[in-house]
Amino acid sequence: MKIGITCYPSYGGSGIVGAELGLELAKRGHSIHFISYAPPMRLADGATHDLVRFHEVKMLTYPLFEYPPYTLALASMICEAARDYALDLVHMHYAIPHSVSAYLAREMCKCNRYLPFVTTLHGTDITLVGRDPSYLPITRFGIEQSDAVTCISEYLRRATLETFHVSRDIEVIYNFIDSEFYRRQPNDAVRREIAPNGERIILHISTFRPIKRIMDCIEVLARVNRKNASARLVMCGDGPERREAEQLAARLGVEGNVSFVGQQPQLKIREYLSVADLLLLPSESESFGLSALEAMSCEVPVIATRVGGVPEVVDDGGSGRLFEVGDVDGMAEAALELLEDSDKRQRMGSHGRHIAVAKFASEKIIPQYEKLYEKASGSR
Ligand code: GMT
Repeated sequence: MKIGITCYPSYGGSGIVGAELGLELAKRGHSIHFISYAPPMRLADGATHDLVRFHEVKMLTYPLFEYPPYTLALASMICEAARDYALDLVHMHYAIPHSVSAYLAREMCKCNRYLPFVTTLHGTDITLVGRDPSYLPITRFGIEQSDAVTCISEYLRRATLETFHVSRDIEVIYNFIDSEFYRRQPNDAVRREIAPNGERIILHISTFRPIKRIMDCIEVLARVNRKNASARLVMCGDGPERREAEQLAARLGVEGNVSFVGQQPQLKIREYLSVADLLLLPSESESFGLSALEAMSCEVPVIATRVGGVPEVVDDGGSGRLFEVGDVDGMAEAALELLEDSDKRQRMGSHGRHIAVAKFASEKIIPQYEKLYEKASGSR
């Protein structure tokens, strides 16, 4: 099939899923057209394929526009790409504003042909931004108008139905992992570089937005090191809370045990995961928790909060431990227990790997999208 994909190109889960999906579909012989204001990060990191093409959405700026109308420019580009490359459908990741642009493009193309669009809901497009009165009616409209809608967890499906009172079908298609790529490949040199004094490694990966509660990572490390003094926290990613987290680390006297390594490409993330002793994900809200799945695929036990779709990914007591939001004491205790017990870490790690492969491997998930595309493209 010829498929257009729009996602946010910046770091963040929905952009990663959109980009990875395109690359996986290309491997299966589909022609993929990414349509956005910049190439998705995974492509910019060097991943590509002959069947993948990028269409840049350019926006004229004009003094009258305080904010350039991206929704409209995106609709124009979708329409153009659909016409020039005879796209069978377009797949929008994150409802706002993408599903509305796709709706406009479908209307614009109508006199020549019907251009179906699929919307995948990822999280805050429903639970935070989409439920705000300023966006709720238009988000509901985008969901209702989509030819097919998917959610990345059961939790998000329920949240969508409750928030928008829509009566349409919404299919859960879980996020997926390339379990061949995300496989533990320990490297002593990397471990020594990260933790030169043989410290145990606690890893956190996120966009450092307030919803990720990265201060809790610092609090957990401080509690662990008060008892054990030999853990290092690796903070992978970047975002608005970084500065405050650095300051908190200094206030708690653990700045020497925290490394802020910035945003990293996939290969580097796999390197970190391959030497990590555990992954910490203390989010306030998380519809899925892609970094937890990446960790499990690399046999890293996960300590996370029992929120949103996380319990659908992390088996509490099996592949990790789940706590209430803000329970830094509980998370620190569990971290200590795991850091001191390598057998338990290994047991949880291999159980996580088993779940990642059995439930979330791309070979299991991508065909679900292909089936959905077949259905959506035959819908008119
Ligand atoms: O919803 C967001 O905050 C944005 C989105 C992103 O682009 O990072 O994250 C969501 O989508 C990811 C991929 O499907 C999920 O792994 C995240 O759990 C989800 N974030 C939230 O629900 C907060």
